[in-house]
Amino acid sequence: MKIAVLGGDGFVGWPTVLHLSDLGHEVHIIDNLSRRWIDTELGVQSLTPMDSIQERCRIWYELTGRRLHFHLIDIARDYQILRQWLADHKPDSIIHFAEQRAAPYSMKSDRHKVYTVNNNVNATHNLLTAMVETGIDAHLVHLGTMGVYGYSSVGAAIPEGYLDVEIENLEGEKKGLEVLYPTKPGSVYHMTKSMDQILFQFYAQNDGLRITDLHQGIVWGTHTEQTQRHEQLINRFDYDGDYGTVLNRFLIQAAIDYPLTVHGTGGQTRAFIHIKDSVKCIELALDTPPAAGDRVKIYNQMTETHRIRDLAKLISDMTGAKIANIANPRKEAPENDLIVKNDQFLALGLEPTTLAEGLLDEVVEVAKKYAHRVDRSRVRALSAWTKDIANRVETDP
Ligand code: NAD
Ligand code: USQ
Repeated sequence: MKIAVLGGDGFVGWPTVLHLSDLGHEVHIIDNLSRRWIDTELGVQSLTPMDSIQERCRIWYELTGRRLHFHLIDIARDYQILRQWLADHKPDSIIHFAEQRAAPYSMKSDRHKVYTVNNNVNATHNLLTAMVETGIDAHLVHLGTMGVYGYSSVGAAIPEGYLDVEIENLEGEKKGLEVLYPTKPGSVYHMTKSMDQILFQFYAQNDGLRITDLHQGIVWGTHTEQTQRHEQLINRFDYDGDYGTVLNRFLIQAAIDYPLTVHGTGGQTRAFIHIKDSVKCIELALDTPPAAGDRVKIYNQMTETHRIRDLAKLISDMTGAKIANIANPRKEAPENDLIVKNDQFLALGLEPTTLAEGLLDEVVEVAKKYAHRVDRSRVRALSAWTKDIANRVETDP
């Protein structure tokens, strides 16, 4: 297949590009490199030393003889260029990673909120309308998030996208209705992903676009089989307070002898998936597209759920790191349960990498190896969800 990977320079995008190229597909990376600019804005860098996208592509070609094609396009701002690119290249599949994906970054200031909404909503809508306008028959696979649902539990499993409800009509008869599972986003970033869902629903129903939306949990880990083939193919690893996700942050905190920053009591339960499984799930989703006219196909792309304080304890027991319960900069439930259905990927043959298998490798191979590159002053998460919380976070010792 000819596959366009939008956001192919990012943390999940890059290993996906290599995996698909390794399978023999013709892969085109479209990226505006905004993530690299945001590193510059924040004064941080990936824990792992990342080469330019052009250099990464060159190394892959030298190793495998397979070409990766890079196109510098801002899909949120350069609508005409995106449309022309799709008309010229007519990809069979499009994978859409190209959004601002950090919840803390999206809550830093009004400017960051505006940027995140403009970037993410325009990126998705531009892509959908360009697909209709050019008439290409590509399968669109989007990376969504488990976080669109919020984390208030009623003790029932979160289904894969849809919920059957019963409502009473004016005649008093009970009628069945299938609805998108209700969203309750907990950040501006998660809100944009909830908006994406409505855009997908509209374009699938109105124009027959074939769309798969992967509601992914928190991705942890760094390496995949392909990124390990050469030092210069290494994946990015974010550890800072805005982009670092919780488990990867705990790993690097343990490696630099920094107390594990548990927000509040750490009673938050979240869904997780290893980067290798994330890449595999995308391959499985590409292989099983919906038909034109089908509803959007939604998968829960996660393999395990864990409570944050249990993760901290696990890493502390493994490494001897101290745990610090700090004032939570976010507005979120202090404790929640989370049960998630992920039957579809298991049925397609996914064999999950568990924390128990992968964690020690990450500590030794990545966190300890690159610990010298960490700027300790950028580890603390300071982006507060409200002005009231900001006062509390700043006064926290
Ligand atoms: P990332 O920030 O590392 O990568 C996103 C890439 O998209 C970057 O290379 C960036 O430059 C590019 N991009 C952003 N806006 C663009 C635009 N307007 N035009 C062109 N390129 C643009 O993020 P990631 O961690 O790789 O996540 C990829 C996707 O998966 C995101 O949509 C995210 O919401 C979703 N996701 C990630 C996680 C996770 O834990 N990392 C979990 C669930 C879902
Ligand atoms: N947390 C801590 N300590 C930290 C960092 C985070 O206790 O040092 C807590 C947070 O308060 C939160 C939980 O850990 O309760 C998860 O935070 P996170 O930063 O790991 O994840 P999140 O902000 O939800 O976002 C990440 C990705 C995002 C993706 C989402 C999947 O950045 O792109 O959509 O995970 S999900 O969480 O399922 O929505």
